[in-house]
Amino acid sequence: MKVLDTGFAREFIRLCNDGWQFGWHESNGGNASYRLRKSEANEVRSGFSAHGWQRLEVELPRLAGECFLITAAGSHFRSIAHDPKHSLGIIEIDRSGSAWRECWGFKGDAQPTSELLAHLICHEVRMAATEGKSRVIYHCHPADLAAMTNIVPPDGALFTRLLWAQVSECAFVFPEGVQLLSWEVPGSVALARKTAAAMERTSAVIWPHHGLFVAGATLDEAFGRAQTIEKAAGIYLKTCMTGRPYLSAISEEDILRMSREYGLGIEESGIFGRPAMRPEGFQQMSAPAPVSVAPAPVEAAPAPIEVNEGSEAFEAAVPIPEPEPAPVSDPASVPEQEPIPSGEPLSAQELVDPPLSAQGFPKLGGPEMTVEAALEATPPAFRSQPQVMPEPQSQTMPEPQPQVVQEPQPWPQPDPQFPYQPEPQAGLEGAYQPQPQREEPVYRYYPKPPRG
Ligand code: 2HA
Ligand code: ZN
Repeated sequence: MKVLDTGFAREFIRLCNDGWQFGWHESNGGNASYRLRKSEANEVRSGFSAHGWQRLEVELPRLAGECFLITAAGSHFRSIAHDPKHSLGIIEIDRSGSAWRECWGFKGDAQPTSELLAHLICHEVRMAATEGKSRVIYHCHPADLAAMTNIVPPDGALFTRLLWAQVSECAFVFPEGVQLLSWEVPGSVALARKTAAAMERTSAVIWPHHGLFVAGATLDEAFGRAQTIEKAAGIYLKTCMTGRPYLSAISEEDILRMSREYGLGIEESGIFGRPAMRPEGFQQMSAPAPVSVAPAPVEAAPAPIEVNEGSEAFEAAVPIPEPEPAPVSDPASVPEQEPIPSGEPLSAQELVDPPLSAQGFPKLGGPEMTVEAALEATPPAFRSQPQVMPEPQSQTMPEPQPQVVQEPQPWPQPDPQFPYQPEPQAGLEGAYQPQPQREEPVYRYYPKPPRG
């Protein structure tokens, strides 16, 4: 059977095309690989041609003898469906798991993705973590997730809890949470190793300011993970962008209820109940910055980041920079503002169900608390502006004004200086019309006649 006639190749190409349609693969960004079942490899093996073996930097014994359909380096996801033989190929791993060779596709001088090593090590790790079920690694560049890495402190546990708190689906789709790495050079051995280490604990690894690396047992599962994470990131960003107080989110208690009900195992994930970082980032995100009339008081200065013990992401975490002191203007001309409460580091619960409640903000959902009451009780510095709709100026409809009917205007007269003066042609009003007398065509704009 021909590779491109198989179900696995068709589904793989569909994933690539869907990722492109979602806007996750600008230029040649992203890559994907699928580990063929033995039966699938046997179906297409007659069409293989053997190339020379190439050494891997690592030994991957679980992958011995496995075949992978994988995107080519530099291939554009936009074009994979149109040109799969150049954009894709199949590679085979040798019997020791320490070398690979091309066996199909990669037409021209194409070769496997620059992230080949990351794919293969992650396949090895995920096979071990899932008793051999994991078959897909998918890397994409979704924008909302990248934006979220710009504004959330570099803590995988915190990142996970923020994503879970956005929509119920997240806890089901990635119950083991996400891991967040520090930035690394794309295609580097260091990035491959860090990603694989993170994949021992999760199927979803975030490369900050770059993209997402997910694993799945099926193409649907891997794509669904990427989509769910990106959707939650988008909801979080949209919430921040409203400038409204962040009044409600799925609480830790509710996530644990879901976990117990459906056996998701979140209780044992270690995501909850860990010491957390101070939420400077949240203060900026969830509320308009208060106008400060004087340099911040000493006790309001950011405390050092508390590093979660044992968290790899934290080794590379950089401290949040001290905010620039606000320009001191004439105190008499600026109204008094309540200072931001400095407080203690937030607890795990307070970080997910975020800081507004932790800083004395009311939470919605109590029997008597309405939205209006919640806003009323919100400290002024954190109220979004404006809180109230302006009163309409007038309750009465304006008197209709008589319509002034414009007299039809004549066509503009052709310019007598200009050598070519064509008659206006029906149907070509507003079109650009070439000037045939000139050697190089010159285009001249004919305005549309005014409509009467
Ligand atoms: O394939 O996305 O990370 C290009 C990339 C590298
Ligand atoms: Zn990438």
